Amino acid sequence: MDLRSERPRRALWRRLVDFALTDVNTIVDGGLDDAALERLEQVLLEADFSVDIAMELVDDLQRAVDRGKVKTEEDLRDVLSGRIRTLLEEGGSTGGLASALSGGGPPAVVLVLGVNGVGKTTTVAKLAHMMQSTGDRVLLAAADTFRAGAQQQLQTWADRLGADFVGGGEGADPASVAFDAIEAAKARGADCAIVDTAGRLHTQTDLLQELQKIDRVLGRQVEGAPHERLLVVDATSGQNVMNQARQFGEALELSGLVLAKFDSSARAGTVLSVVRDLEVPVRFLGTGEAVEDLEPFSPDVYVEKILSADR
Ligand SMILES: Nc1nc2c(ncn2[C@@H]2O[C@H](COP(=O)(O)OP(=O)(O)O)[C@@H](O)[C@H]2O)c(=O)[nH]1
Ligand SMILES: [Mg+2]
Repeated sequence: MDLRSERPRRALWRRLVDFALTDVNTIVDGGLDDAALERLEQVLLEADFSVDIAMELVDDLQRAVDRGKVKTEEDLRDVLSGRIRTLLEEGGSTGGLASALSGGGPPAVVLVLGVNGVGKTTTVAKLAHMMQSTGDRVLLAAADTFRAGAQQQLQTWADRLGADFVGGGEGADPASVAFDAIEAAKARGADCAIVDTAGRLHTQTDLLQELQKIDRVLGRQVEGAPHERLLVVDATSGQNVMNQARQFGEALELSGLVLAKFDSSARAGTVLSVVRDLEVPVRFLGTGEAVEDLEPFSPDVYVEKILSADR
């Protein structure tokens, strides 16, 4: 049965309980049997946990069961959440922006990357809003000159937020837009420049090369820039997240992930693979379409969200 197509947004915890523990007495009667553990593993796979990680989680559970430590649903949740939290903590996933980005001196530069439609431009606006709320002056740079409408979309956000804006018109050279933006940020005394980029060009190679060029330009203008290279991924796109993180990560050294559209997905597992196998920490969760809908990532909160009974 394909649980995903049946109930794509169904909470992971409910699926674990309903599908894996079909017999309400499974736990009370002295532990999970092999069949229940197999069903648990299946549900984890359906939620995009990798085979390796799903097996580890189930092995953990098996050991806890053997020691008589899993008597209730709560026990089950504790074992799973403890292990998931450990995996995330080992991956160094703590939320927020690098502390180096706090005020004074030349502008901090944040480069926002990702394929089309994942939520980059929205994330740029959310980050700007977050920084403004601590008093920072923020400039938004529209280095997505490929897609019609991309400039206007970011400009609209800038106007709404009262942030500075530098764009270049459709077809302009994105690296020159980035250059102009940093010059403007310096001239106006902005604390931070956030650079939005294209998610698609004629080919993926073109795109990655262009992003590398933007990155080099930023590095020449401000020491250590970009101070953050955030890859935005769409929480609903499952295993593709892994491919995207790998591809972008080969082109540029990513400082973290933003998991957008977390509000519309119960497929929580991929993040663990990215954190563990690619060693890219998760920094933020996007939890809606409004500027306020950005949460610094924390393993505790993440585990709480994915294993909560009512999500
Ligand atoms: N529900 C939800 N929608 C989001 C989130 N982030 C972005 N979106 C929506 O996703 C769509 C694409 O976003 P956009 O920022 O234009 O993506 P881009 O192509 O990567 O720049 C828009 O309709 C956004 O409102 C989020 O965290 N949750
Ligand atoms: Mg965009």
